[in-house]
Parts: sequence; structure tokens; C-alpha cells
Amino acid sequence: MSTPHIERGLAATPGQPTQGPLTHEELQLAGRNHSMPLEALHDDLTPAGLHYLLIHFDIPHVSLETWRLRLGGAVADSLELSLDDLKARPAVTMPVTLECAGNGRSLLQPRPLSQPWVLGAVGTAEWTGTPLAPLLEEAGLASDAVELVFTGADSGIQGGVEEPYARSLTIEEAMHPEVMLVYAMNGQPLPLQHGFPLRLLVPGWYGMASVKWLTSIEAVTTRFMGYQQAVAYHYLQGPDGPGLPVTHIRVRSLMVPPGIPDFFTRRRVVDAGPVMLHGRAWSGHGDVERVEVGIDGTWMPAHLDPPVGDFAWRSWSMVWVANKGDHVLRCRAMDSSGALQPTEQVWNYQGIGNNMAQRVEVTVR
Ligand SMILES: Nc1nc2c(c(=O)[nH]1)N[C@H]1C(S)=C(S)[C@@H](COP(=O)(O)O)O[C@H]1N2
Ligand SMILES: [Mo]
Repeated sequence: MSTPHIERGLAATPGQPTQGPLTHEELQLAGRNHSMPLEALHDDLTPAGLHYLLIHFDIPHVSLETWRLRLGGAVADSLELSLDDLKARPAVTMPVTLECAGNGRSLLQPRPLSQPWVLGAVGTAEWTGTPLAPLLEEAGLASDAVELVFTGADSGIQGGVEEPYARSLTIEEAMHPEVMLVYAMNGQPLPLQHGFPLRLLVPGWYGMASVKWLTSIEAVTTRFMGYQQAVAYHYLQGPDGPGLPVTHIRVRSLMVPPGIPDFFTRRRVVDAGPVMLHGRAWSGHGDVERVEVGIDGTWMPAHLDPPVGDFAWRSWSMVWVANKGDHVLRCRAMDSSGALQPTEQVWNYQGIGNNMAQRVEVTVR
């Protein structure tokens, strides 16, 4: 079977940017990893079925009977914990906005070949779990431990390297009180696709840090050099590294596209008159302090509601009096670190952290 209008194979070297049409490989990934429909920005919390999904390899099959979390390596006392052991520990429930570092990738020109996100690789769920720091204190980290390596039950090949999905945090990063081991999402057991039975949650960081299907935490005395840590997730200008590692979420705002869509093009059609524009804004570098809406290039401040939580988005709104004709709507946020979303693309080789202000084309009738 062939798909004549979709480029296959030849140009599809992962990571290599292209100006060409969407490839078969990108379509395969886009079909597996869905985004959050932007109309879900209406609600404080994203239902699990609408929350974006990113799975590098296959969803691993984990049996609860045999599953244990192992905490070992450079520690005084290794721990082996069942899910019941973890649930018996102090529990915290917290809304957290997760965003994939590749959100906005497909809008870059040229387009880095990977999961071709448009803008919906984000969601806010209420996560329940137990804080990590007390567990680390119980295990007793060795004085020469420098990092903790978090490993998932899933594995595959990326960049020619076969490995389980694994990421590390420095001891200091891992000891932050908001870092948790979570077993529930929106009050339900963690769904299979979101990491059942247990995942790490690193609020404020791009999603890659929140390792799903967690099986082990290992204290190590040298920096972890796994593929997802040392090769992937770097801000680079070309194929050769090292570049800066990707960590916290860059400030971003998104709007619910107003009016109604055309089925195929998704172009918006809006009736003339007052239109309530609204959306959400978030940042992993500080509080969102300002959101502005651009109407045909003129920026105006939006009204901000309080954040849903310390590590979750806040909603914004603005009334637009829409006149007949074609218009371009944009939104941009600024956070307490002084970072402002750019209006032009800031390109990088892996298509990471593209927080360029959203653009919505609208026809007012
Ligand atoms: N074990 C494992 N953890 C993982 C991943 C993965 O492929 N395997 N993907 C990461 C990435 S890149 C993101 S953006 C988030 C996505 O979390 P979600 O699917 O629950 O939204 O999980 C992270 N944790
Ligand atoms: Mo991601």
C-alpha cells in the first residue's frame, strides 16, 4: 500500500529540518500522540481524554502484582515499594499544567522532523501522589550522589540508541517540594497512556522530565548521559551539540479560537459585534503577569483571572468588537521573570520551546 501524496522515507531523517510537505513518519506520530483541542482551554482542568499525549515508544504493559518501584544506587538503604506502599504515604493533590517541549514545532520554518505538534501539546490535570523528597531522605542519599535517574518501563530506539525512556534531575532539582510520584489523574487511577501505575511529576518543567511508567529511581555519582538527557532536549542551532539543556516551560498564552470553524481548513467564522476572546496563559519561569491580545497588529491588555494553582495556567479574557472583514488575532503573555512571548519564530534544530505568539485568522460576517 502506498500513500502517494505523503512523502515517505527519503527525507525523513529524524531531527533534520525540512521545508517539504508533512511526511508519513510525522503522520504516524501525530496519529499516536494527540493534542488538546483548543476549546478545552475553557475549563480549569483538562479531562484525561482531552489532555495531550506524548509516548516515544510503545505503551508498556505493566502488571500491578509484580510492579515495584525501586529506589537504589548511591543510597544508604535501598527501597522497594508497591503501589499500596506509595498510596499509604502522605498524599498531595495539585493542578499542574504540563506542556510538551515540542509544542509549536510544526509551525517552525524549516520544520524539524519529529512529532509535528501545532499548538495543543498542553493540558492541566489534577494530579495526586506523594512528594519525592521525604522518600529520598528515607533512603539516605550518599554524599557523593549528584543526580537521580528516573527510568520508565518503556523502551525503544532513538538516534540509533536502544534504551528505556530515562531522564535525570540533580539532587537539588529532585528535592523541590512540588516534585511528586503520582498515581492518580483527575481523581482516577493514572490512565495507561499517562503512565500507569506511577509517574514522576516535575511541575514547571516541560513534559519530558515527568517520566511515565516509572520503575526505578537511581542515585548516581556521575552525570547521567542517556539519550533523552544528553542528546535529545537541547536548544541547538545545528546537529552538533551540546547546546543548552531544556528545563522549565517558557511563557505561553493560547486563545480558544472564536466563532465556528470551517471543517477542513479550520478557518474561523465569527458574527460581527462584541466577541468574548479568552484563553489561558502559563510559565515555568514565574507567574504570568500580563496577557495582551493583538487585533490586526494593535496590542491591548486582557483581563487576568487568578491562576488555577502555583504550577497551573490562569485564564484571561478580552471583549473584541468585531467588524466585518478578515482579521488576524494574536495573544502573548509576559511572566515575572520579564520573559515575553516573541511574535516571530525563534528557531532551533530540535524545534523545542517555540512559544511564538499564536495567530488566529478570522472572517467576520
Ligand atoms: N516513560 C516515558 N515517560 C515519558 C515519555 C515517554 O515517552 N516515556 N514522554 C515524555 C514527554 S516528551 C512528555 S511531553 C510527557 C507527556 O505526558 P502525557 O502523555 O501524560 O501528557 O511525558 C514524558 N514522559
Ligand atoms: Mo514532550
